[in-house]
Amino acid sequence: MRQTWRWFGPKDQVAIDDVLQAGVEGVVSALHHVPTGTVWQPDEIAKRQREIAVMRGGSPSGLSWEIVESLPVSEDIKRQSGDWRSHLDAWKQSLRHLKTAGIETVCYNFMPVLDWTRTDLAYRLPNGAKCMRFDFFDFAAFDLFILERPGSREDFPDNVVAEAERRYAKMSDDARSALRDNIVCGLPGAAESFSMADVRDHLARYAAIDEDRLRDHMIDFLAEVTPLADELDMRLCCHPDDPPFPLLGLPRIMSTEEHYRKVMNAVELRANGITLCTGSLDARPGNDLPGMIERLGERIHFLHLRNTRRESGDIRGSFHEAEHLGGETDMVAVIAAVLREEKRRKYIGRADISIPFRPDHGHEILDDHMRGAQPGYPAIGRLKGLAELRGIIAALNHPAEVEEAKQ
Ligand code: DNO
Repeated sequence: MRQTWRWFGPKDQVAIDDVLQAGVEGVVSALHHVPTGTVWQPDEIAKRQREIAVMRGGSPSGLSWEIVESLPVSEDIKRQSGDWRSHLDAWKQSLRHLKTAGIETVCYNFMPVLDWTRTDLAYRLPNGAKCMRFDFFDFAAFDLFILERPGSREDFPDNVVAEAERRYAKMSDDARSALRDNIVCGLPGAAESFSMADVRDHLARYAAIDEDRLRDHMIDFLAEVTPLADELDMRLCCHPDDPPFPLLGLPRIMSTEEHYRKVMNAVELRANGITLCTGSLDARPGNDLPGMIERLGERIHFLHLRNTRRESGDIRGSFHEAEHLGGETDMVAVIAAVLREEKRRKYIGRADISIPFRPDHGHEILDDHMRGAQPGYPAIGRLKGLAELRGIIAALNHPAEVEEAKQ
């Protein structure tokens, strides 16, 4: 398992020097400033590579940009409207440029309108650590009373509407604005940030797009880009929906094993792959992560390892981000399944034996409270997660353990 770390570029408060001291082997990054739908040009890619390759004082970091997260897929491509053909060409051209620069793994997602979504970016836990949280009732309050989405009332059961109404009535203006901003102003890495009018406009344009149609559009997209990725010996990997259930009346099509299977089977090329994000998928009861790794493992090109604590048993419900070894995901079982997949790859002679992972998100702890890093991406909280994950890997790879597993 290859240890990587997400870096948002020079504005990231966690510098490349810190990343190096965290002991990772590679960097995950993206050109967040390039508008969605346009080509990532070679000079921009090279610039980011240079930024990753040096430490503050100018000495080499020895690190390089190994994974793109994300190459955004435009709303036009998702809807097959407007400029989608030219956006598709731009996406393909970006792949060619990335390959020329030596970057072969590209993560993306196919969530309509919103990328990952939380209602609280700094939820205080009893020990003083802060984490991110999705509160279903607060989200309903946003949908019903801030966005005032037509049809939202029918989307929620009566008890949720009643609780959302009660909460909304008690919220100050500041709390209402904060909730709105948390949801639509673009969390780190999200391609877009929206005004309420933009959101309403986008939603209206999805009116005729149901789950099947969105999936067809995704398959059309993959039918275009995957053969090129395959030819270039690159790996595309789709991140799951986060949270893994429909929001704002929009379809979500990458939330379960069944969803992944449909899309993976539709384009039978290894380059059509998966970013397995444990924290996203485990926010939904019924997702069997070790089983998914067992069954879909040959297509997993990238792993996001983090944990989620569900606060209800419902498919659509509240959750918060747990410590890496806390929460719903059995991280030991997940890592054991990944190591088994790596063994299989070795056995059949695949070149990409070591699957890259990053410690995804982290609690804000200790000096993180002062650093002002991107929400969800603190230095120490992630390092703690990485250290814990590393411990599991080392233990499961220990000769005594491996011997015992054989018996
Ligand atoms: C959040 C991230 C996501 C992810 C994209 C991938 O922390 O995991 O924003 O980068 O969904 O396309």
